[in-house]
Amino acid sequence: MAVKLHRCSVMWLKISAHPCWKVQKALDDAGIDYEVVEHPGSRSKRTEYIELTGQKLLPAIQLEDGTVIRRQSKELAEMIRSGQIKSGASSGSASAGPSETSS
Ligand SMILES: N[C@@H](CCC(=O)N[C@@H](CS)C(=O)NCC(=O)O)C(=O)O
Repeated sequence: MAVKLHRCSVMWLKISAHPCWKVQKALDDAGIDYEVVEHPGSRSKRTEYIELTGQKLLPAIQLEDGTVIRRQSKELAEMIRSGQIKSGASSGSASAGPSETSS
């Protein structure tokens, strides 16, 4: 099982200003195996994501042990690039830390 990238449905927008793409690109660049879990563009329709995380904003990374990490996309990308989030058995090494509150 791979880590999961919970992201929005705006798949075509591949610019660094797009939070979901920023994190997806970091995963690609790091060569991490991941599965994309797409959620609606509108916050109010993200019922599954809200149930899972208690939050509305994307993106988030779900580790293989089920831990969900939601931080600012910039921070998530840095965690990936610095090796704090990895694929395979070692992915559990990331510390989930406190969840960000969505607003
Ligand atoms: N500053 C946040 C922004 C996250 C963000 O705006 N994500 C978009 C998806 S790419 C979203 O959830 N938009 C829905 C909304 O703001 O209602 C970050 O960098 O993580």
